[in-house]
Amino acid sequence: MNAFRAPGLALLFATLLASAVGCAPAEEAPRTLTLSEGWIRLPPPGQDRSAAYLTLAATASVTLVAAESPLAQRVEFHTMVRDGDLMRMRQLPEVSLAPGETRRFAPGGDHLMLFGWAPPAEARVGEITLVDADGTRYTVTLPLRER
Ligand SMILES: [Cu+2]
Repeated sequence: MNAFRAPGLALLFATLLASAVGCAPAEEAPRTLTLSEGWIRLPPPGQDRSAAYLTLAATASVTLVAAESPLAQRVEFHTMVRDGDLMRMRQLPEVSLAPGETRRFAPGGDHLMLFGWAPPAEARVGEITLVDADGTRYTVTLPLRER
């Protein structure tokens, strides 16, 4: 009797496992962009501009066309370009990543520029939302730090 039962249970278990794996993509939409390792600069008192930094990792093509934050009135993608002896900020109209590409926004290079800095009182974290050309919104909550 055990000889009949054991294969039956094994088959049942295998079927359950297969259906659980099969269900996974439907339950959780595939993420094409992961936002990590980020922080938002806490500007000195009176300063109404700030910047946010993070790492973007794409599993599919992504073209980011807008950025938003409840901490600021306007958010722009910026990069740094050399102008003689100076490094100047320049706005990027969009940020594109190829499948598998990782792009780091860090001090001295690409960054998210926050204009009209107006965080809620005592805020220690803030949301940054990046908007794909297809309308997908990617939101991450980042800590506020001085550096
Ligand atoms: Cu900037």
